[in-house]
Amino acid sequence: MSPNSNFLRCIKCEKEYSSDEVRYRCDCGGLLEVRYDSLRATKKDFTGSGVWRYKKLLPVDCRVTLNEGDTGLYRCENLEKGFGVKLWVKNEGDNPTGSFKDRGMTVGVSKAIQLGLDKVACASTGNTSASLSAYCAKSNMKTFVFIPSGKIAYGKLAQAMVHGARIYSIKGNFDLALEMVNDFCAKHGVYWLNSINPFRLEGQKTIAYEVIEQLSFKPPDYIVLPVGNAGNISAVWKGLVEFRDLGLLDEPPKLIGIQAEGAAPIVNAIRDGHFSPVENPSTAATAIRIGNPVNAEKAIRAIRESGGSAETVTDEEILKAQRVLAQKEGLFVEPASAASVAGLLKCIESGKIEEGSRVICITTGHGLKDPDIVVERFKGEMVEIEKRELEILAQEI
Ligand code: AN7
Repeated sequence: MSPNSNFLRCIKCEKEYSSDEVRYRCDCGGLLEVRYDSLRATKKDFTGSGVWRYKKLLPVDCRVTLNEGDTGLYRCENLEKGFGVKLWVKNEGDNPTGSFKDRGMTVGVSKAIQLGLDKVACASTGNTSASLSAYCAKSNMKTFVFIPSGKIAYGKLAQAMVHGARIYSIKGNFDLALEMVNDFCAKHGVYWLNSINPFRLEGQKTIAYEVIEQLSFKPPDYIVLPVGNAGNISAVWKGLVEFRDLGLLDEPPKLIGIQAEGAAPIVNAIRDGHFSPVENPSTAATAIRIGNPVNAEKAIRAIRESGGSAETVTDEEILKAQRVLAQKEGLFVEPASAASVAGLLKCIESGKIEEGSRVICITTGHGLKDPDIVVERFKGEMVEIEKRELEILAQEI
């Protein structure tokens, strides 16, 4: 029995299902979320560290952990000078496999164990597969990952490989890989751990809890984060709403979702009032190269209910923000993560974020996941020398 009895509820028609049932969508096709018979916690209940500090607000007992969560909140005083806002970066690259996905997997894989399953699968632009593979290695489960061929960063691929996942490289993009893994799981009784799985999002909502606690319950005005399959922004909003309903937060921050210009279906939906997938999504930020986000409906609701918005950034803006964060704040984040900082800058310029606001940018993954993109840019500036040439360097000092 889980500590908090819970069930699944459709966000569209509100039909309810038992959480002992393996199910990813409502009969009506709507997305499901985890709901609790009674969700109760006070500040005193938050003890221990990381994701499981919030066990009173989670749907399963901890069955597998790699010490996820407790990521740093970094005040960015050097960037603030130019930006005119108060800025913190919540650096999810501090997690055990280097991305926020670990928060979801500790809960999602614990759920799989509770259900008595031993085979799991996901489609991935990289980080989900890296994280799932690590948690399943630890819990002795068989892992199947479906990745878009040639379109995932090497650091992430190396992680899935070394943790022993069975890797299927798909001739096509992430959206096709997701369709395929859906069929694969249904046919073979394999547990599906993409963010359509609402138990994963329960782990990820702890980003919001942690940020609010780290700011001593004085919430920021905005949380800016990258959006791909759109699970994380939905999870962050769920966490904020729960804290509000528990009386731990007066007014939740506004959420601003950032997408790459070539893969921006959520931004289009917020602007146009209706969702349609983007065919052939493209961006150098491979983590968020997603045209048909499975959680679109949850994410669009989250952005609207929070009073926030969405914005696109170009690849050039993303890579520039990555360098600025590394060179002014000492934080090396992967391109998708830097999209949050690039997006913040754009929102400040357009007046979407007012001067003097308190802002959190969530940087979702570590820069070492994708070193190639940086080395490509800088290798021409490296100087090869021999010992006898040391004297010449004096001119540079
Ligand atoms: C670094 O790994 O979708 O909007 O398959 O790796 O919750 O999808 C990764 C997504 C942002 C977008 N930043 O989060 C995958 C995958 C990083 C990411 C996102 C991802 P969602």
